[in-house]
Amino acid sequence: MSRLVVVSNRVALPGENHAGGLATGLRAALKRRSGMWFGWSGRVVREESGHLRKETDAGITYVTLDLSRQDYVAYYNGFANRTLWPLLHFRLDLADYARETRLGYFKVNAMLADRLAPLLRDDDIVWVHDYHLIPLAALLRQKGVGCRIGFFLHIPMPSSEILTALPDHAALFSTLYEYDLVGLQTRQDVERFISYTRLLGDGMACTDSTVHLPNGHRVQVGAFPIGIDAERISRQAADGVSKSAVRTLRASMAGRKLAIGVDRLDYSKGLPERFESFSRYLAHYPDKAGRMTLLQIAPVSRGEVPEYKLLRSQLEQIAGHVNGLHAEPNWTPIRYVNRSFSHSTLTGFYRLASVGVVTPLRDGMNLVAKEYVASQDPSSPGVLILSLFAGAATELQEAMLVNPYDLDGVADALSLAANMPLPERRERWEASMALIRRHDIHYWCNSFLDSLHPVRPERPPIELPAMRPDLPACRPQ
Ligand code: ADQ
Repeated sequence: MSRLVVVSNRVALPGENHAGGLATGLRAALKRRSGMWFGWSGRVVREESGHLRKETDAGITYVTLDLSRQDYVAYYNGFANRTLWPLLHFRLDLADYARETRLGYFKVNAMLADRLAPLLRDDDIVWVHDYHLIPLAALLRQKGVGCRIGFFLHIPMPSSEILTALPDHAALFSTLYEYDLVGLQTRQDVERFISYTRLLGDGMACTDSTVHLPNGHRVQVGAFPIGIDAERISRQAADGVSKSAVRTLRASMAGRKLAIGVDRLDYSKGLPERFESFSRYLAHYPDKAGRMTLLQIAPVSRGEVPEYKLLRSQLEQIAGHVNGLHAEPNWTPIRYVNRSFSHSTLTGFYRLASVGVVTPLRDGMNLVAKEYVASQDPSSPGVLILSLFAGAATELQEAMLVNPYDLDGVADALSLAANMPLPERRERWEASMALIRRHDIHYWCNSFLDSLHPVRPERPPIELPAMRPDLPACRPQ
């Protein structure tokens, strides 16, 4: 069996708490194939980037490197998180079009390719993850790496109009054609990518799932909706209810219902809209006010990025306003908590909650939606309210699907979910849970790797157009 090499921006090192499922699934696949996990250590150092550190644990080799402050600012905080993240989440208004950061992004990708290439063997399978590393295959091919390389994008693939808003977009997105397989979360993501290629791919022919390049090379494109470790989460949730944090939460509810939201503090997650919707629910259903509390857990993420600082203060203001408007001396409508919890505590919280509120404005998949469902007590499951704009909505059709911008619609859904009769709750839950069990994290890993066939044994690298710092904001095509 070929060796598996996973490359991701951040490596989940042994001993770190990455119980979310992705690390579990990847580690299982790496273990089966005596694999290697390569990427950034998460450390920012004063020296130059790139010094390799190697450790082995449970049959997996971890090779990591640190980043200099300058590289971290340009590559990670800059181009990845301030340009690509908003752009791929359909937020042209929030994208930063600075030229320097994209050069930093290419520089770090080139450095990663430089360090990784000598570690690779011809029969390896390389699996590259996410938007931080789009050009990596092209840079590896330039160094003569000919093995199978697949790419999975965890976040949405937007329409071609949005992709073309990136200055010199082809220089970046055409590097995707150097992979053998490009995996996306949903069929809609695949269709949008194929349509970008049809419109702007310069001589490329496309079928539903294959891009044919003029040099005879082919790239497979497919939808691989990511799953969770469903069995483990169900067990964890059942055990989690006896944890002291979960018991304390239950006691503090004093018989009221709990609605829960758990998200990184990120503008894609629709948190201001969620708070406003909850406020409308309280206003529109005054007879129910005081009978349900919203617990929003939102640990700060990317705290150095200005848009995230702004969101944080905006949310504090809205939560304060809603609570000021509706609170009673013995009841606070929104409990807003900016910290992380262990995964087992979180799943215990999910199990206590009658309603799971997952209302991102855009999301590649959204694992919290699946974790909420998997954590429920089968004899009396809670109800999931899910945004139409989360990838998970393409699978979890039995959830209450809402448009997160439609505040009145979400308010009505909160009321319906909180009062849904048990037979309907069970029917919806059983359908969702069956799918979550069937398409779990291991199924996701295996189906991606099984689809990663070598397209051609030998292939000349395509000419990589340089990212030019002097281009106008939007180059006409
Ligand atoms: P994220 O944007 O991070 O992931 P999500 O899919 O919800 O979003 O995953 C978040 C993970 O972090 C979940 O496993 C959750 O349990 C955990 N988590 C969140 N808040 C936490 C807290 N306070 N304490 C502890 N754990 C917490 C990106 C894409 C998604 C895509 C995933 C996987 O944006 O669309 O689903 O990758 O592909």
